[in-house]
Amino acid sequence: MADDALTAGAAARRLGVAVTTLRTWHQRYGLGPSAHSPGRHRRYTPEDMDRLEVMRRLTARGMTPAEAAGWARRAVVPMDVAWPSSHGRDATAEGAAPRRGGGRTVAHARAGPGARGVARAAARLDAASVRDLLEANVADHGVVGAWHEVIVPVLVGIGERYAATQRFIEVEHLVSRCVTEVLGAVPRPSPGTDARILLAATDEEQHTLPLEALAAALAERGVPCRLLGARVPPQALDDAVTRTGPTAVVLWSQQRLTADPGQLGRLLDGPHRPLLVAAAGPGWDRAELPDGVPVLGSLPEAVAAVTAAADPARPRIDLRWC
Ligand code: B12
Repeated sequence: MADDALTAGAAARRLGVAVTTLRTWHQRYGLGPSAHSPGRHRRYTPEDMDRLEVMRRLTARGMTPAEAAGWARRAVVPMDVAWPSSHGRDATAEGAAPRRGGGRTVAHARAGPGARGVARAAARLDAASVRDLLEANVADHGVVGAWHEVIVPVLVGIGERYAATQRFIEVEHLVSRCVTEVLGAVPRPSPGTDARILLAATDEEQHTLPLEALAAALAERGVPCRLLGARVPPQALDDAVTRTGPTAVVLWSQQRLTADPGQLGRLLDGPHRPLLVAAAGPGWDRAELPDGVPVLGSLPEAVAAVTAAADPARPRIDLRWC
């Protein structure tokens, strides 16, 4: 039996529900413990806990237990049958015998249950479940929490899987689309609010999810921004700055190839120099950045820096350490 299998009491404590609730979910909806060794009570495996976590979250959000149980059962399949086989056959297909060992999963090794649930749904190309799980995560933990705990581990896992196999691009596209939809659905500040922050990806840069996370995290805090998205040519960025007069501009580059420090330099030298012109993303080489351009290294750091620059009346943070 897996060492990490839990007794009913321990499972209930971890989930924050009563043991009798667990018993009801087991008897009525089949969400019971699956690990068993002779002479001992059945125990809840990490996969059982993933299902129960989905059940807990959805019932807490007002879904009926029967409906939530349907999602919980669909959202999670055992870790070692989650990923399509290298021959293109989906090992999760009905009737396929579960393979032990050598499990294929897309989530990062350090990923928690939330990320593993999303990764499994993604591996099945089950967009509805990916969206639902992401939405629940954002509702429960906020954009920053969901980004770090769930979205980043899943994206990193996808990147590693792609690097190793040059395959599963369809999973990458599906997850990216779902992340975009869920982050885009976070309510924005009212239309009248003046947006003083401009977010853009560099020319030819197609990676935008971290900027989308930043826009959603700012929105949660009531801070509006303009997100120009992918592949913004230098002239278009200059024009946007001239036309909207932002106090903060964040330019994202995921790849070395797309990181052109000249695009930052133009903003500093232009007639409408923003208070903060920041570089963000692993593509930038700090040594090549123009003076006065900080690198924002994480989502919370970016939220703090642009929020301060958007409202000069607020105490400024010292960006020299960035
Ligand atoms: C999703 C994805 C895509 C999607 C993007 C969709 C979208 N709307 O953004 C699509 C399918 C479009 C795509 C395309 C490509 N991709 Co891609 N993609 C990814 C993937 C899986 C996630 C990208 C992401 O959002 N990362 C964000 C987080 C998860 O990662 P990170 O930036 O490293 O995070 C660090 C910091 O940035 C910081 N941080 C994290 N979040 C935030 C947020 C903010 C606001 C800040 C300031 C900081 C910050 O903390 C982290 C720890 O240091 C990565 C894998 C990966 N590990 O990133 C590959 C990856 C980036 N892609 C890669 C490649 C090669 C490509 C393509 C060239 C593929 C191709 N042959 O066409 C094209 C790019 C074309 C182009 N011209 O841009 C490579 C890049 C290799 C390299 N070093 O340059 C990667 C690493 C995959 C791999 N392992 O090979 N991709």
